[in-house]
Amino acid sequence: METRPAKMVLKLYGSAMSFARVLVTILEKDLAYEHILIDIAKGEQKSEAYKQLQPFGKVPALEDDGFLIFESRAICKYLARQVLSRSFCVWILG
Ligand SMILES: N[C@@H](CCC(=O)N[C@@H](CS)C(=O)NCC(=O)O)C(=O)O
Repeated sequence: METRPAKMVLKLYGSAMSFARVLVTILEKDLAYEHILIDIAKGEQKSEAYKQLQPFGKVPALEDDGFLIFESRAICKYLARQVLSRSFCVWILG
């Protein structure tokens, strides 16, 4: 049985002026992440490819191992709960 939690592989979509709140949470939790630039000045958030991830064409959005979430406050809450539950697994399972 795997006793260690899976490493979080986060993909953060957006640009600097759009994801400050989420980035602060990621840095505060010391999580590994990959930034995928979605340049709103170029309208990239309205591309069909991006709207497969975020149907309203807004940034930021986050992908965690195939799980997609948007709305910055919801993303922060999701990250806080993920880190808490994964820390709990390490504590319980060693
Ligand atoms: N309530 C959303 C707001 C999302 C939002 O409006 N993002 C802006 C950038 S800060 C955006 O995508 N603007 C481009 C557009 O509306 O086309 C959140 O907190 O994530």
